[in-house]
Amino acid sequence: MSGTTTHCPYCSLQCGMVLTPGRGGRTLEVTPWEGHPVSEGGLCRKGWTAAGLRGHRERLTTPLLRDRASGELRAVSWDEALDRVADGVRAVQAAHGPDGVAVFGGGGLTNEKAYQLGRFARVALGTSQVDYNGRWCMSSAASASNTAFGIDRGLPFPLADVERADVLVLVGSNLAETMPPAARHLDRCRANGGTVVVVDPRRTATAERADVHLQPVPGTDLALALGVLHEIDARGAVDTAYVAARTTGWEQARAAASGWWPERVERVTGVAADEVRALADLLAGCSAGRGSAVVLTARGAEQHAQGTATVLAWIDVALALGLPGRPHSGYGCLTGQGNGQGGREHGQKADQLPGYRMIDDPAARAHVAAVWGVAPRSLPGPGRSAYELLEALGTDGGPRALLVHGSNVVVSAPHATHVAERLESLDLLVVCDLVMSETAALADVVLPVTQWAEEAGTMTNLEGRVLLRQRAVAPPDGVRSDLEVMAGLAQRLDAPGEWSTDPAVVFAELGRASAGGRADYAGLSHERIAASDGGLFWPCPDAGHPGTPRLFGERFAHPDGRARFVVVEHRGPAEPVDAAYPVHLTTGRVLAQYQSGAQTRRVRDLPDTGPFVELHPMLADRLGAHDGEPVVVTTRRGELKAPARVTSTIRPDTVFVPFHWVGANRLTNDALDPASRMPEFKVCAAAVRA
Ligand SMILES: Nc1nc2c(c(=O)[nH]1)N[C@H]1C(S)=C(S)[C@@H](COP(=O)(O)OP(=O)(O)OC[C@H]3O[C@@H](n4cnc5c(=O)[nH]c(N)nc54)[C@H](O)[C@@H]3O)O[C@H]1N2
Ligand SMILES: Nc1nc2c(c(=O)[nH]1)N[C@H]1C(S)=C(S)[C@@H](COP(=O)(O)OP(=O)(O)OC[C@H]3O[C@@H](n4cnc5c(=O)[nH]c(N)nc54)[C@H](O)[C@@H]3O)O[C@H]1N2
Ligand code: SF4
Ligand SMILES: [Mo]
Repeated sequence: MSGTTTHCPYCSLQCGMVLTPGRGGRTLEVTPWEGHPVSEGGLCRKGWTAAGLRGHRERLTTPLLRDRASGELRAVSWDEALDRVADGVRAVQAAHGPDGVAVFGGGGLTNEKAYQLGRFARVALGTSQVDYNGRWCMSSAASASNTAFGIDRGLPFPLADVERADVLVLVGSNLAETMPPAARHLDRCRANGGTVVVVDPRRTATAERADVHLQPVPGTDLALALGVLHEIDARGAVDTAYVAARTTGWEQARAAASGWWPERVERVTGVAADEVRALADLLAGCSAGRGSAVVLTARGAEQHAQGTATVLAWIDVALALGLPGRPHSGYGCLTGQGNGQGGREHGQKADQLPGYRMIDDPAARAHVAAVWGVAPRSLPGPGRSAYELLEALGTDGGPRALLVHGSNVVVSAPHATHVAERLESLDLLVVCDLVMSETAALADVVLPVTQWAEEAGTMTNLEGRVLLRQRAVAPPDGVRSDLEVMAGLAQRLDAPGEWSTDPAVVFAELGRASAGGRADYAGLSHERIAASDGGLFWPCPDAGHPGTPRLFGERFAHPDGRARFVVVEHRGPAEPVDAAYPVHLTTGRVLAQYQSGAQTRRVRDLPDTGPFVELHPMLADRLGAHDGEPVVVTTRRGELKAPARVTSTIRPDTVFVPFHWVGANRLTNDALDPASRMPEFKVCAAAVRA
């Protein structure tokens, strides 16, 4: 194979690709990596066009500093920019203490960068105030998995295992648009005789590929899961031997579900009682190893103020059937960002240290401090979660300076107008990015960084498979990697220890820091991953260990080896619809755009439609709205005017707006899940007018 093998810069499927530089390295040809174990030679449109930012005229290639007099950003040298950041950091620290400076990371960063960012925050800045955009991604599934299983790895089995499931239930995933090459697993599952069920308020491209589509009111999946559990129990289909041998808490969970008969579920969810019974029948047939079944959740089920409880309710269903740990069976979360999994394991999260260790655990602090060559007591404690951090910026007792690596919060945070106000109130905002994102445009200092093809690093995909990103081309002149930015600042701030800019060296240190932790990478190295057949699964505690594709076969990760049933209660959305705001608003993605759109809106070959409002013909009739003509969506937080897309694929009581453009998040609710601190992106009350 000529060219360099690597993986896509975007989503957590991490499709394999081969990059071949053209004329003098200015252009870059993307071809699929044939025979890659995850993507099998597949790529979606975003992957095919990923090189569109190479040599793009909007690519940042020089540091920029906001001129105090004119208020404009002007080009400066790296030394001047980094000096300014270090001076600003010291000034804020002197006036407000170490927690006056905050750091915001991203799930798109490599493991090396995510690890180094957590270390940089704790050791170079001494701040507890570090968190990242993964809080808005799969944190509810993470907190549920930790509670139920004692460990959080998105999928505890390779994705291809679902092809052999007799029943595959997708709750709130539109994988045909969000991970298109993975949709082949649904087709193969059906071809093998399996039944695919999709739960989504919209009849999506994914629902079109399923056998069964349940279309609940947004924010009611928890009630649906309780109803299914109740019906499985009523059929006597609970795997009592498994429940007795491998779990605790069943009787309490059973009692909590007992009030959820199908007609009550129908009243709350809008899913017909017979459809609830039919799903219970399907799943009951797979109980106790009589068949195989997989339940997968994604953001539709998770991005709610009750997201953790909702995932726990589906895990209760899976445990009652005896699925986790059985072949081609279990519960899994489809993570989202390229390194959504690894990004949450190595310390950029407010409550964590590398290896998925908890920052308030004395043994964890001692281990990591030893690797970092600092005293355990010098490490700060837990900080604020992502949204709480942004909300505290510039307030009394909140941070006065913020360094952003890999997130465009002005577009992607809930209640985004409020977040922009908080950013503008800072003494110092530093943004590292490839392009002038909406967030970078507010910064005092903008630092231009390398992108995926220009650097090496590892990414951990949705299966917990650690993959290697190899450097295919040299970065443009004037651009540095995030590791180089951190090293330059650490040196200026007199931080103790070595601050390597070599990803392989940083990864080796990450391995030592993670050793013995839940996400143990100690046995992995760049060389070993390069020599493997498309990556290795963690935990991988030593160099002779083959990695762990499947978890839970023998035991769960709690000290007693048992999984936990958890009692959950349906409360519904934080902001219910009412007379003034009678419509449910939900938000999400379209195939051709990625996240805040900072990257994909600039790729010429991807359609940049701007936001739109998907609504049902019955609602459109009532409002006098017409396809293609503007409608106005209002919530208690803001307003968006965008063209209507009239379609019968959505519930008549619900509208959908994609969040890839400024707008959707002016509307969304910042109510947070109490355990995961996930904002309720997926439902709030709205009014719509033509
Ligand atoms: N094209 C594209 N692909 C992506 C991304 C992207 O931005 N663009 N981002 C990546 C990332 S970071 C992530 S996290 C994943 C997300 O992947 P998904 O979770 O598949 O994507 P979403 O569109 O956010 O939400 C999925 C579905 O949830 C439905 N939904 C809304 N409310 C509810 C509800 O209350 N209950 C249920 N059951 N469903 C509901 C929506 O109608 C939507 O179809 O995608 C990854 N892949
Ligand atoms: N309404 C609504 N809002 C949502 C969601 C939703 O479903 N609905 N989904 C949420 C979810 S799941 C997610 S994951 C978030 C994502 O939202 P964001 O955190 O805004 O994600 P991106 O748009 O990927 O932003 C990444 C930024 O980092 C830059 N970048 C890329 N690579 C690097 C790098 O290596 N280093 C540095 N320094 N910068 C880099 C990119 O150019 C881009 O500006 O949005 C959340 N917001
Ligand atoms: S599915 Fe995800 S990883 Fe694969 S090409 Fe598309 S964006 Fe890239
Ligand atoms: Mo995400």
